[in-house]
Amino acid sequence: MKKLCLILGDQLSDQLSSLKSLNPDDEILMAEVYAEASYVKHHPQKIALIFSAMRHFAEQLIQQGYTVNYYTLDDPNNQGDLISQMAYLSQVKNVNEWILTEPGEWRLKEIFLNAGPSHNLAITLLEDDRFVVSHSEFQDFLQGRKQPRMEHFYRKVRQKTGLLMQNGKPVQDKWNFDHDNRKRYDGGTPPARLEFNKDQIDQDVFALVQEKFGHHFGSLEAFNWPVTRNQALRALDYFIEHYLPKFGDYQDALVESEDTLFHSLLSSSLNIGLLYPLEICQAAEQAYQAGKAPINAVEGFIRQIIGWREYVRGLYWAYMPEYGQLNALQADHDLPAFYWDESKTGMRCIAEAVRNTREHAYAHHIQRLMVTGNFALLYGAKVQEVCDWYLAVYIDAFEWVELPNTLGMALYADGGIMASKPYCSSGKYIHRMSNYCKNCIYSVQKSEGEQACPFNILYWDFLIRHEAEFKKNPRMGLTLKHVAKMTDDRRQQIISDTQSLRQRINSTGSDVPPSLQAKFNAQKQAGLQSAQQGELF
Ligand code: FAD
Ligand code: DLZ
Ligand code: SF4
Repeated sequence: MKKLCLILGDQLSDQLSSLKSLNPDDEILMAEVYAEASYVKHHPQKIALIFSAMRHFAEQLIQQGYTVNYYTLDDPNNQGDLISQMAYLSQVKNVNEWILTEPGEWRLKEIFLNAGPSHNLAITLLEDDRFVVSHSEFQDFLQGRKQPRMEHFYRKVRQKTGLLMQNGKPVQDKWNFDHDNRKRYDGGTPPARLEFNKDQIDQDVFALVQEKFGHHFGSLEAFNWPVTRNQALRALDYFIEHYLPKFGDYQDALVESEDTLFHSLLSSSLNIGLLYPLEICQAAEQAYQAGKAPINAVEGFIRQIIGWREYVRGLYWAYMPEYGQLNALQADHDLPAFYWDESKTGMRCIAEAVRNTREHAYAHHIQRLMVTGNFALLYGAKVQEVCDWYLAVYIDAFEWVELPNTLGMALYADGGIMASKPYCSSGKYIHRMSNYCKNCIYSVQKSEGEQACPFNILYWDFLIRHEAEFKKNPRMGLTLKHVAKMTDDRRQQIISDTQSLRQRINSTGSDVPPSLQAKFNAQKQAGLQSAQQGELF
């Protein structure tokens, strides 16, 4: 019997399980729909990436002989959401058998499961086998473990894949080279980003996205992401040759105006299906075997993909839907306005992360975790608002990977499922790993008063507020000793500085105190001038 097959915007893979199951007379549906483009206000570059990659993929499928029913966003027969589009095509084709590779988000999976009965669609969901670890393998891993940890999972996946293994042992007799990967960056400019040509499909999509979604946070101007498998393969080659050798050393570094450093920029290609995780890891392993990249870089990189990426996906499906509602630290403050407008903050580190995000729909891991994530954690920003922000603003953001990283890793809102202790730090960490503090209006050396780095103030306030809960966690013992030793006066000062900071942010949207306003204006002016002269500041 003839079937219809819906391919989603993050399922653009020639080896997709649904595609492989099709017979010659089955037909494909692909649709650009408002519902998916606006359930959060995605960055325009993310919408452009998905629409352009969908159109290119549909072209490729047609060339391969498939029948593709493609609905652009402005097609007069576009029904606005996926289920309505499926119901519409079912009627046109007089077919109600549907086959789909399971979606990456709980929200959408629920919609498909409910739509069967409500819209008279017979939907079969196939497992998404583009991941290294299946749902049932992850369940097996969880069995009998009170506190699952990524490192244990990662070792199992190394054994399963044979990556960086020799005679059943990890190469160089060590599983993890992370302690070599924490260098501050003191070098020159990293190699320039690879540029991708834009074709007519891209131009059409940019015009459409600018018209319909130009009001969303973020600029389309600097769009430079792979939209086809060929482009993604070029990006992979370029990374292996130019960035991988130093990926490990500078993985945690933060550098003013260096938006991507030695990171791979492959997450969007992986997450929409243009690349497969194993082929990327094998390319990195080959570079190691050929002596072109050191072990700390290659192991660190492979760990991100077969370790963290697979692990967060496993946790997402194991703990949803309850996971999305967790708020273990009772965070209840509005997300500050400067997450949407960096010109409102005097904190150089935050301004840089938000600028990168606005211009490129990108920030590297440490910007996401230790700058914007750390601030949201210390400030106690509402979990839902923070998660929506991360889901909206990044080119690679899909809930299965975004949620555990934000809610679990950055905000500790799952109470320790994802991380064994909160990733909280004062300004010291940012100062050690970056060159931001020298251009900041605040002083990273100060912990009291209006000139003090807000991370320092909020860090101690955070520990005071959660002292009782954190006492139960042995890994927090050393940190809490400092809190226990605090005088009452010092505690009062921290609480009062935090209140003043919150009041300013709530009333003006900005953290900048009146006493630093002149310095802030002068810095903005200097930044504007150097930007006009084409200098980096
Ligand atoms: P690289 O630094 O080059 O890393 C290589 C690859 O490893 C990445 O492409 C990615 O596929 C994988 N990877 C690395 N770290 C992680 C991780 N923690 N979880 C899953 N995969 C990882 N990643 C997303 O793909 N989508 C998201 O929505 C997302 N949201 C995040 C939110 C927060 C708060 C944090 C702290 C991290 C988030 N990450 C997310 C993980 C990570 O920051 C990005 O994968 C990475 O910055 C993408 O850039 P890159 O391709 O240059 O990565
Ligand atoms: C993210 C996204 C966007 C912006 N637009 C579409 C779309 O128009 N059509 C589509 O099929 N998929 C889109 N997607 C991807 C889906 O939201 C994605 O499949 C889910 O987020 C599940 O991972
Ligand atoms: Fe960020 Fe504090 Fe350094 Fe300023 S002083 S850049 S706020 S860490």
